[in-house]
Amino acid sequence: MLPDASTLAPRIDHLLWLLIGLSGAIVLLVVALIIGFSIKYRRGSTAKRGQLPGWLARDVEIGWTAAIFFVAIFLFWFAATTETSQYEVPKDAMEVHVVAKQWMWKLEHPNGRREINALHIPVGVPVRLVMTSQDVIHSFFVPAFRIKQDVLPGRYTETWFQATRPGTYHLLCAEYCGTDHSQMTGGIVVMPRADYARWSEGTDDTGTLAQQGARLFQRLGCTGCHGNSARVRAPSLNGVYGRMQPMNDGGFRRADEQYLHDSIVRPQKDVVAGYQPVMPSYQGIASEGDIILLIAYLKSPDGGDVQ
Ligand code: HEC
Ligand SMILES: [Cu+2]
Repeated sequence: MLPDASTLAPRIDHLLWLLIGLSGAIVLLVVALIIGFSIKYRRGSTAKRGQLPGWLARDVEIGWTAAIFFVAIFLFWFAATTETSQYEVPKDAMEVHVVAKQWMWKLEHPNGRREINALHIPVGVPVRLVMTSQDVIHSFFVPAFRIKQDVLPGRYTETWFQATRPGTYHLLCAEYCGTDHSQMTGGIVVMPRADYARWSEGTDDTGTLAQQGARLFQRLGCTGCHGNSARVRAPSLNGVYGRMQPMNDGGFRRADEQYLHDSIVRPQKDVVAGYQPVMPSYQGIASEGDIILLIAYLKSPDGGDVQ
């Protein structure tokens, strides 16, 4: 059996065992009836043959149809609530960024700590993964946590987990992505909280993701238009994250990570109401890693509040 090491794992396992149990019971029932009837109605037996009374045939038909209907509804409810719980990320979740590429996993902690093919996290803390790919489609698969989420180029996908047991668990790529797909593996290291605190203090001096993003914001010239003293008319980016933004096509967009990402690489896609589409695309200038830093900066309280 697989180890189960997240809050989701026992729920998925219950679902699996329930499905196996129910299907097994149905198979047994059907096989038993087949064998029973073949013996009872074998050639030459004296069993009574002919029509069932009409009411009996009808009641049996209604009965088994209704029973299967309710079993199916129950299974749907059970499976759907388990699945949809993956979309409700706890508010206090710790955020980790994942960039997949042929053939490795790059992981970034909010404090700026970077890892390759390894992710250290504390036990008992919900972790939200915000993931994208630098090249082709990959899939982030941690069997012990029962999570598997595709990682797509140009898009952010997310998933979350809460580890329940310290230990090291396999991280695999579950989407065939080229020659060394099978080598695209890593480990999730779940640590007791005190150990994790000690581990994460060993940060290098490049600063948090938001601090690195602030420097990039200057270096890429974003301040030339978005700075407080810029002469070009561009919206202030302070506090933009999470807001509903009016667009010049009359609609609204929630400024989530995907929106901020697309604003940087495809600024013409959604133009903020009241502004000219003059922002250049940073496609190819800012890497996926850079964009993660810029977004971390824009999400921080003083993000975008510069000269
Ligand atoms: C040439 C001026 C210019 C530069 C340079 C520029 N922007 Fe913009 N940006 C704009 C304008 C104008 C808008 C509003 C129109 C639009 O949405 O395209 C905008 C919109 C945005 C938005 C959407 C804002 C909102 O309120 O919804 C984001 C996010 C953004 N820019 C980020 C950046 C980042 C990050 C950089 C640097 C990598 C940058 N911009 C560089 C002019 C610029
Ligand atoms: Cu892959």
